[in-house]
Amino acid sequence: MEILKFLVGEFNGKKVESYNLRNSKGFGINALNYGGIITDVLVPDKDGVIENVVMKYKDINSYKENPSYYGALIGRTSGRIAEGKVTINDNVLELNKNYGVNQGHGGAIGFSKKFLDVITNANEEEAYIEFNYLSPCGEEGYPGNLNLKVRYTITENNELKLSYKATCDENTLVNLTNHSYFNLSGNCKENILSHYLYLDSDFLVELNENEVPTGEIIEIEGTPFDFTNPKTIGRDIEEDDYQLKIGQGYDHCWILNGGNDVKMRLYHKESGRKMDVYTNQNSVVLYSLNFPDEEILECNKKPSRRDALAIETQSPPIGRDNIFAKYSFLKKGEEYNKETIYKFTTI
Ligand code: FUC
Repeated sequence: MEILKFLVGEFNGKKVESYNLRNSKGFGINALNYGGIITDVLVPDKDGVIENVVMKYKDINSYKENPSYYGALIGRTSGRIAEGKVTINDNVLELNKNYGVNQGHGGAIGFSKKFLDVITNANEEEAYIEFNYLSPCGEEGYPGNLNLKVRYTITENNELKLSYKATCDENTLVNLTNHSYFNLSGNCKENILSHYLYLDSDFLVELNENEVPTGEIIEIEGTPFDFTNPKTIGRDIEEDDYQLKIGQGYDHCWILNGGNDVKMRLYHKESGRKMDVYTNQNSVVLYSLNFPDEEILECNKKPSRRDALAIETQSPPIGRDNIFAKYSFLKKGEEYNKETIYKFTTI
């Protein structure tokens, strides 16, 4: 295993460094000390050709604002909190609003825009980069000093493990995820509509017209959101469905079925790349890049709708009226501990 560090830029006078982790087969990731951003996940296809399977900006400076959160660590919470209001210990918190009238993805300066302390380690079996950060009491309106420890690990079996740990000196809210957008064709050669998806989920979190969870859970058997039998992402994405119209595609939270089996499988027949996802999170947000930004990609084009699929394993977003706040609640002194594993093979 090998870890190399490169100076790749400077944001607000602070050095942006890229940590490049590789196993003996050339599989690996590149990740930044800024926002825990994963810029590259390098995966072989059926012919052994190694290409990047996540969306990547061409200019490192595009990651400073990162309008689509490419590859970023999201926190303290993920998704929308209606009007930025949530109640803890009978106190109504007024969190910073950055998604219109709501809070989204941890606020205006969430973890995706923080410089994180980094340690790395490599041996014959694995290599990891670990991000540590102390989120001070009151940051983006959240109570308590939160100690964060996030680790990205690669293995000789072409696995990427994302593990998240956090403790706080007060009752607070934590719901972390990574916001990488996957496209297994490699270097964004084509969009994701011909990718096949399997998802072990029978229920969907209903969204209102502002994409905020209402608290209702929808049975999805036989609907465009049903991926319990593998189908292409493009098969039903344009169906006449109220929830699809709200997101202008997939931008929803699926409740995952329990157990330790594979929760999700994404594969691309032409390249032969397959990605199995395992997680102890109880839900996943899938976002089919319905609102692409204007930043130039590594492949020298602007992103288009459906160019990639963001896979955000997490608890359900808190939504309105504290509807799912209990799943993000972290009691003082207890440990938040979640892990998601992406295992890459070929079909
Ligand atoms: C909002 C979210 C999506 C995604 C995008 C960057 O549209 O609803 O899930 O995180 O922002």
